[in-house]
Amino acid sequence: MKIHNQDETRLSYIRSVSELQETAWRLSRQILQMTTEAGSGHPSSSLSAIDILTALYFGGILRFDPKRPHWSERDRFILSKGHGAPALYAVLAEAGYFDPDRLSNLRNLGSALEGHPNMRVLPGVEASTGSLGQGLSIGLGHALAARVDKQTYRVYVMIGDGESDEGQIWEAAMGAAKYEVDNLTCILDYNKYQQTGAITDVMPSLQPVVDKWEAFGWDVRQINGHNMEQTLTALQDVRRVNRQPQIIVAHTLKGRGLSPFAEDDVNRMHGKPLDESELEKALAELDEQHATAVANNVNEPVLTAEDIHGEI
Ligand SMILES: Cc1ncc(C[n+]2csc(CCOP(=O)(O)OP(=O)(O)O)c2C)c(N)n1
Repeated sequence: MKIHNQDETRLSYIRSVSELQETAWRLSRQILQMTTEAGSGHPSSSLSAIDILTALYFGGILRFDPKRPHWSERDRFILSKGHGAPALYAVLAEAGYFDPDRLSNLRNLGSALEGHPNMRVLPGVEASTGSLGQGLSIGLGHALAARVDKQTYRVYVMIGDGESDEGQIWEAAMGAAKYEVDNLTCILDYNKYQQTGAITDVMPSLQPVVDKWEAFGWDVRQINGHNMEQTLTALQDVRRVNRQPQIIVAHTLKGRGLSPFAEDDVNRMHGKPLDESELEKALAELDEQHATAVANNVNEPVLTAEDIHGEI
């Protein structure tokens, strides 16, 4: 469902939780299919983020108008972990920025659907990302610009846990806290894996991540990033925080619990699309996940204690 808010200029989508789950399931299928078809890309990194992006774009949170991608009052979303581009492209196509048929052009030579988002060629992309660590600083710039321009838009930035190894993330964290930037929300896609392994091996000192962000002066809350109700509630609640930037630490699964990704326990198949038989298996599991969710009225997949490292 598409709705216009009262003043007819503030367009956003408001879908029910079950509609959002259905949307996330469809977009997850597209992520798997487009990356297999392209023969490259990052499906597991995209799948960990897709429920959150679905809530953001279609749960009545983000204010945007696909017909006016440069509308000055729009909210901004920046995918700082730019390699998760297939998730962003699926959401932008669903939102009406371009024809979903174009998803099959992912990573083709000359296609606007590049391996990493390019704001110069694809409407709806707010920042060209892919070189990790930069998106939060760009988002902070937008958030401060809103203050200068006396605009009410909000800025949302998604970062990765491996990406949090970048020092620039923490420079932005300090700057946002110093300037009490309360129209900036960061979402950490906390899937516990990065390119070459688990964060507990590659950079264990990221933890305890919640304490770190609190120490940097941010409002911090944790969610299961595959649970639509929790995600929506967090995205609604952060809007009420004053004089503090906010971060939502979203516990997620790299590959969204689908077995072809989990079978590679070193990095959950970072940057590797599924082959045809793995794709078939993953799609069947995804359909099963969704059917279970519909039948039991619960969100799937459910996270285990191991998945959240006892941090909730
Ligand atoms: C500055 C920079 N260094 C290295 C890379 C290569 N790289 C691409 S993805 C990735 C891992 C990112 O891990 P994480 O942020 O946890 O993302 P996810 O696990 O969700 O894929 C790395 C190191 C990069 N894109 N940019």
